[in-house]
Amino acid sequence: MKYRYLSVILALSLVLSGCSNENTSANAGPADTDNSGDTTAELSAVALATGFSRPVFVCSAPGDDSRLFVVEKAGRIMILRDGAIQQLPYLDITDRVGDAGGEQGLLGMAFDPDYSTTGFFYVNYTDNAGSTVVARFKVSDLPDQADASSEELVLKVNQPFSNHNAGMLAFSPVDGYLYVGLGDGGSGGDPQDNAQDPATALGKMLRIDVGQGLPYAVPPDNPFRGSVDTLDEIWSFGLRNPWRYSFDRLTGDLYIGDVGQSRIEEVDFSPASSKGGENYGWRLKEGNECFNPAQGCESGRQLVDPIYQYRHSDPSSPCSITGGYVYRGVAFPELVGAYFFGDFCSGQVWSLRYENGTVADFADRTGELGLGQAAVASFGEDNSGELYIVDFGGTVYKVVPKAP
Ligand SMILES: [Ca+2]
Repeated sequence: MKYRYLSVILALSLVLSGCSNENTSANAGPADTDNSGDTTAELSAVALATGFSRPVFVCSAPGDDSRLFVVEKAGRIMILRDGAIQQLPYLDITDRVGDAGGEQGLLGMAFDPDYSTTGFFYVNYTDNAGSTVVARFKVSDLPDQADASSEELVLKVNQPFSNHNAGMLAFSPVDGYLYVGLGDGGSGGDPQDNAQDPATALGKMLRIDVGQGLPYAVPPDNPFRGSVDTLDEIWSFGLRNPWRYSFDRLTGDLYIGDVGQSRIEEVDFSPASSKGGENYGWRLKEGNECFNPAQGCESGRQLVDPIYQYRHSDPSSPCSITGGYVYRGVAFPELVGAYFFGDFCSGQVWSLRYENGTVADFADRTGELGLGQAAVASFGEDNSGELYIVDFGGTVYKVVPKAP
């Protein structure tokens, strides 16, 4: 039911993390060795601007620290500069975005890592037929205005139900490929068993190469490339609704916030060294518990359990995870390497470290951030690795040190 009600709300709220995966470290390296206690950092959230219409994502363009780009669900990308929302949208594609459903709309974007020279960026939206569309656009001669007529289709996936459209797009800082997460097609309980079906893109993480011409190429080392029964584009399996996921910009590790059904929200993980092919379990499992079938769900399969999960039965009534980012900024040296994430329904924000296969330094950041009743639709990061939080109610916050 969460998917039916809350997820509708969530879907509205869910979509991205940093859209410019600016590469601070061209090669995957060892995890940051900072290991000082996280709990001493004092965070607060300052509202940069309010008045956005159902914002679902924020990011910066590679090499450009003067602007933030805020994605609005109805189909606009707005520019935030010096605390002011610019009057003209960077992009307005409300004519082709279908956003009637709570989880439908313009849901995510990612700048081409070479945006400063190519002017390309990618968006993920549901069209007027409810299908998921990933498309490329180009900036116009005016830097604050994209060319809405420049759309080139990258891929389209039919959606059997209106919910669970995921919406995130992210380039890996290690391999440079575009990762496209897709939900299981919607309804509840994955009635079509899509997430475990190797013949559909639904419920998968896709990995495609958009750098060699459109629509895309399949990377030569995709794990199922050439397989008879599995789509070449599939990188990993068994996702329910990976609304927000991100790469650690330093290490290239992948963190996926996968929205659960009725009981459990989860953070899934794969290291930068992964060759792909992970099966994260849905609908066989919800979190680390059998879902369908209720018993013996793992027989004969190798499933990858979440690195962290939490339950809807928590007193704060969380119900939809919003994946965030591994912090790589400079404002909080103690928190470098910590992964931030939150919950759309409860407004909670947490951080943890995942090192050597173990979660450490888990901390509830909700109180110190003081976001009140914020609906945490997304996190975002800028070129410096500083962290942002998007409240679906219309405000974009920056996480800053607490004033003394
Ligand atoms: Ca799972």
